[in-house]
Amino acid sequence: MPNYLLVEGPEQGVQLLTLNRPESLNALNTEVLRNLSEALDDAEADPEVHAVVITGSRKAFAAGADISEMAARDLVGILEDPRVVHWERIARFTKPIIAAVNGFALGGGCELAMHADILIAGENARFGQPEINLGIMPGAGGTQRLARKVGESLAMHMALTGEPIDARRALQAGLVSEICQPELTIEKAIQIGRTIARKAPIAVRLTKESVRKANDMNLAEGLRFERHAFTVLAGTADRQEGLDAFREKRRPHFKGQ
Ligand code: DAK
Repeated sequence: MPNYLLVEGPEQGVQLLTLNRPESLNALNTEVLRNLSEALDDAEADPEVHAVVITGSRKAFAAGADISEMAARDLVGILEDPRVVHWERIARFTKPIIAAVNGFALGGGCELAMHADILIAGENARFGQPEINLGIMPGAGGTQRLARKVGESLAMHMALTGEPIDARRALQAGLVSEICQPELTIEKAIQIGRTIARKAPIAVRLTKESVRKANDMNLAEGLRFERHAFTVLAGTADRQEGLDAFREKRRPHFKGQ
């Protein structure tokens, strides 16, 4: 089976996953998504991995679902689409994902970037949901996550016209947290991953889960979840270590316990 993913690390707690299907601008066929979801299975199980960076090439993060593969599927084929399982795997990954996006992040590529917890974009990045040009619509969060991230008006604009936005617009809209020169994007994402890797793992996990609840729950439910998660942390050795280290004016040594 072809392998369309380069896996590097973990180094200082960060695993780097690079989409590697340059001949089709990293179009996400089933195999690419399988490679990605299997790599995330491994990263989830590996205690040395504390954050994952997903990136593509300088020209394309990913130009969307593989259009040829999609064209070969009829209604039943779409209904039984094996890719759905892989998308769900990415969505339920419990460790932080940082996307380092250069070039095209279109359709499923934009949706993959939006599965990340933190999004760093090169100045050459283009985010778009062009499915409407193909007579279809987004199918992996391009109406739901996008609307939650950039607001309804811009999400409508992007999904109904198919027109992409550039990195600067994506920053203004809150889709990405930072932009930088394309050659620095991956390094920047790795640095962020390393910073996270030095924190207490259980606190990181619960923080990610809690921030994500902001999209799934109303404020009262979300605040209740946050309070429960905060309380759970009181039972961890790392909390004690963090508080002790502050008072003893030293760096904490977290153990994930
Ligand atoms: N699929 C397959 N091949 C692609 C591709 C794609 N999405 N995008 C590019 N390629 C291929 C091109 O066909 C070309 O191959 P050759 O002709 O050389 O063999 C090669 O990559 C280089 O592309 P171009 O020659 O077109 O390069 P340009 O620089 O001129 O243009 C471009 C770059 C990104 C503007 C252009 O390639 C383009 O418009 N690509 C299509 C973008 C697009 O429409 N993406 C949305 C696809 S639909 C779901 C989950 C997800 C989805 C749906 C359901 N479920 C779980 C239910 C997602 C759907 C989509 O993403």
